[in-house]
Amino acid sequence: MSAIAWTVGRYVVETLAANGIDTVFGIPGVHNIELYRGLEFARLRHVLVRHEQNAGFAADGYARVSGCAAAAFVISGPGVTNALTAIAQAYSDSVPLLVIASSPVRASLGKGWGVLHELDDQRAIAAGVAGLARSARGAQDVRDHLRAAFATLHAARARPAYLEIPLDLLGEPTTLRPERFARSGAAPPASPAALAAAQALLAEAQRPLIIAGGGARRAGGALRKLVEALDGYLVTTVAGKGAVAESHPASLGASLPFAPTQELVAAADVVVAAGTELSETDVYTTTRLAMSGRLVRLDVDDQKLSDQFAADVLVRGDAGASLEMLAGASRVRSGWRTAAGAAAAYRARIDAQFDSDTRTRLAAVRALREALPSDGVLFTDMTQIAYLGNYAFAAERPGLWFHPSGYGALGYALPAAIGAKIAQPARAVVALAGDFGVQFTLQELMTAVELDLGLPVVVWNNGALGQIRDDMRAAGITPIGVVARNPDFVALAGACGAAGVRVHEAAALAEALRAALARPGPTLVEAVAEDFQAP
Ligand SMILES: Cc1ncc(C[n+]2csc(CCOP(=O)(O)OP(=O)(O)O)c2C)c(N)n1
Ligand SMILES: [Mg+2]
Repeated sequence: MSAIAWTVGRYVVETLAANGIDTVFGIPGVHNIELYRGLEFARLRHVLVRHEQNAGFAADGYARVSGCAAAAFVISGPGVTNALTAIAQAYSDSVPLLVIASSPVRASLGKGWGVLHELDDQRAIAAGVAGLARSARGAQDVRDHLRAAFATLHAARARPAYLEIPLDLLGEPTTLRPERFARSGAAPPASPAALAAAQALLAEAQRPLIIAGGGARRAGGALRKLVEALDGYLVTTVAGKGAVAESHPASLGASLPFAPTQELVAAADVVVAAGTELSETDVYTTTRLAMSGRLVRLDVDDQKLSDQFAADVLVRGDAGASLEMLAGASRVRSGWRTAAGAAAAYRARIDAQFDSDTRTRLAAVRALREALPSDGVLFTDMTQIAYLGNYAFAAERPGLWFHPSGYGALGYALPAAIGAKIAQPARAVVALAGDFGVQFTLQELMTAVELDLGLPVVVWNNGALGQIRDDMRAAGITPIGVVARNPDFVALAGACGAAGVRVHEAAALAEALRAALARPGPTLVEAVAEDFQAP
C-alpha cells in the first residue's frame, strides 16, 4: 500500500473514508480515473450505475435509509449535468449527498478552448442546485473544500455538497494525508425565552394541533408526550411520516392534503409546526394552508422561521430538542379528547371521500403493507399509487416510506431503492413506481441484477401518465401526450436477468411481493391497474 504514491485523487478517496463514507456510486471516465486509483486501497465500496443521475439518487436512498452521507463520483461536463436533478432532489429534501466531479485541466478553465467535456462555468451550474459548490485549484483547496463539504453534509439541516477537481490536479502528488474533520455537534438549544413564549400559548390553547415534518422525524417520543399532554391532534408531512405510530389515537397521519385535516388546521387556536417547511409539496391541493389561530414554529433553519408563514413565536433550534422541552414543561390535561377516537373519525371522513379509482389503489397499498415485514422500506416515485400511499400506507415508525417530495423528480424510486438496499441489505426494501416513471431509470435494473440485490420493483401499470391525464381532464383540456406505449415489462425483466411477474389483483400482489422478497435477485412485479378491484 505504501508503495503507491499519494496523489490528490487518492487523498480525496481516503479522506472520504476517514470521514465515514463507505459507499460511492459512480461512473468513471477518462477525466476522473485518478479518483479510482485510491479506491483499490481505501475502505470504500464503489457501485457502478448506469447514469449519473442515478448515482445521485442511489446515494440519496443510501443516506435517507441509513442516516449516513453517501457519495457520487462523476466526470466533468455531462457527468455533472446528468447529476444535477439528483442534487436538486437531495437539496429539497435535506439529504446529505456528496458529489465529487472532475473538471478539465486548470489551464483551460473558462477559456473556451473546446476541450473535452467543457462547460463555461461548471461550478456555477452545480451551485444552482447544491447547498455548497466548490472548485479546487490546488491540493490545499481540496482539503479546505472537503472540510466545508462535510460541514454541509453534517449540518443540523443537511444539504448536498459538490466539489470539482481539475483532472491534472487529481493526478498530482501530494504530501497531504487524510484526516477526520472535527464536527460541530448538535444544534444549540433554543432560547428559554422563545420556549417560554411557546409554552404560554400552549397553556391557554383549547384546540392545539401539531404538524411534524422531517425535522421532527426522530423526535417521536417527545412528539407523543406533547400531543398527549396537550390533548391535541398530530398530523405529519410525508417527510415526518411515522414519527409517532399512525395508529396512535391522536394521529391524523400524513393527511395534510385532505380537507378534513385542513379544516382542523384552520380551526386550531394554536398550531405548532415542528421541523416542517409547510411547503406546497407538504400540503398539496392547496398552495397555502389556511390558519386562524396562533402559529409556533420550531426549526433549525432561520430562513424557514421567516418565510411566508409568519409565526407568532419563533423557536430556533433542533425541533426534537425543543419538543422535548415543551413536552417536559406542559401540564398534562385530563379528559384526553383524542383518546375518544376523534382522530379516527376524521380519518374515516377522509377515507369516505375516496372515489372508486382511489379505493382500487387503496387495496394495492394495503396489499403492499400486508406483504412487507414491519420494518420493510418503500422507495416511491411520482405515481398515483404513491400519492395515495403518502397518506394511506400505515407507518408505525419513521423511515419506512420515502418519496421524492420536494423536487418531485420522476425516476427516483428504483435507483434510490438500490442505494437503500446496499446500505441495509438485511432489510426488506421495495421500489414502487408508475409505468411511465419507471422507464426514466429502468436501466438500473441491470445494476440490481449485477449486484444480486433481492429487490422487488413494483410497477403500478395504469397504461398512462395517469395523474397528468386526470389533471388535464379536470382542467377541461383534451388529454394529449398522456398515453405511452409500454414495453412488456415482464419480458424486459427477463432480458435483464431479473425475475418478472404480472399480477391483476391485490392478494396476488401481496403474494408476489412476498415471493420476490424471498428471492436473491431483483423481481419486477407488474400490477395491471385496470384489473384491480375496489374492495
Ligand atoms: C423529471 C420529471 N419529468 C416530468 C414530471 C411530470 N410528471 C409527474 S407524474 C408524471 C407521469 C407519471 O406517469 P406514471 O409513472 O405512469 O404514474 P401515474 O401517474 O400513471 O401513476 C409526469 C410526466 C416529473 N415529475 N419529473
Ligand atoms: Mg401510469
